[in-house]
Amino acid sequence: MSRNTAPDTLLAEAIAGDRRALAQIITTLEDGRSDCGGLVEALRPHLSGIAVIGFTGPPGAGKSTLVNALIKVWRDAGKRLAVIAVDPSSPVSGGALLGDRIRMTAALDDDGVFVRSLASHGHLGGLSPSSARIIDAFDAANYDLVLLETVGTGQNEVDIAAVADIGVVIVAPGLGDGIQAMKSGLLEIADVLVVNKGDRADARETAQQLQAAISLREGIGRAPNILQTTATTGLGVEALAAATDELLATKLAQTTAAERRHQRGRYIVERLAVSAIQAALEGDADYRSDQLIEAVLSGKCSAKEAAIELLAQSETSGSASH
Ligand SMILES: Nc1nc2c(ncn2[C@@H]2O[C@H](COP(=O)(O)OP(=O)(O)OP(=O)(O)O)[C@@H](O)[C@H]2O)c(=O)[nH]1
Ligand SMILES: [Mg+2]
Repeated sequence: MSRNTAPDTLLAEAIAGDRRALAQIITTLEDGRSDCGGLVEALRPHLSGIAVIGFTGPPGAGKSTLVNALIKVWRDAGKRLAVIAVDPSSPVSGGALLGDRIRMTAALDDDGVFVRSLASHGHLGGLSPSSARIIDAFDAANYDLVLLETVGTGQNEVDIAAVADIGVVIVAPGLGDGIQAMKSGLLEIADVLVVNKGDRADARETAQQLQAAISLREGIGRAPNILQTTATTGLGVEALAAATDELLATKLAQTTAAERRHQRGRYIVERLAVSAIQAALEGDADYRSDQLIEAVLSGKCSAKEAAIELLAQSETSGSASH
């Protein structure tokens, strides 16, 4: 596959099932340039409103194992699935990603499953802003569902909520995970809350604690379903797939494909603005950020003007092109 293949040709190959062409499209989109050599435009006529399910939760809760188990259920139902696993950039998590790859090998021989790891970009961690465009690529290449896995650590939950149509939050039994989930705001983005590792003795207790915590918060938002699974044996996985299917059907009936896509586009812009300004403030010498801060403090310009100036500077430096 040549780097110079015309976008329409490349896309036609991906639509015909050429996985290498699709991989190349995703790599190009990941670069984050404005039109990605015509690729963004080429995708547009082929979009039909793919659905995105986000999976997040504390490290080691069993997200990848559960996603893998769900893949089997949805493949049996005839769905074509794209999996985006966000590669946490910290060295500590490097091993976990390797683990993801190993656990997902079952899917590698199946033409109806495409697994892609994305590096987390930018200064806030979490999803690459280009993930919204990559979702378009999966849509054009006739996948039915995107399963998006990220580790839930603050910013990532916000990302998942912006990009996914529904959010599945996965915790493992034990007070630690449950409390972490409540504190970190994971519950806020959960349409479904899963207590995985149901084979552990304390699973039921954790589910009850979460249920109690949720009922205390009634009125704040709609309460998520709480389900229990054992990803390693498949117990509860079909029920989770059914619950997710139902929620997704409701969401798809309430929103148009254009609205859902717009929401993802909004994420690209918002995320880039925040990370560009943050990058500027983190002290790149080119940005003049110190002078701008002093200018705000001494009343020479408003904070808003300083922020706009920082954005303009980051544009010329090109450091925020992802
Ligand atoms: N006992 C038990 N172990 C499980 C279950 N599900 C997953 N595990 C194990 O928990 C460990 C972590 O599973 P992963 O699927 O990698 O968890 P993860 O949430 O994707 O982890 P990160 O991506 O690193 O955050 C692995 O050793 C799994 O085999 C389960 O239902 N029961
Ligand atoms: Mg994982």
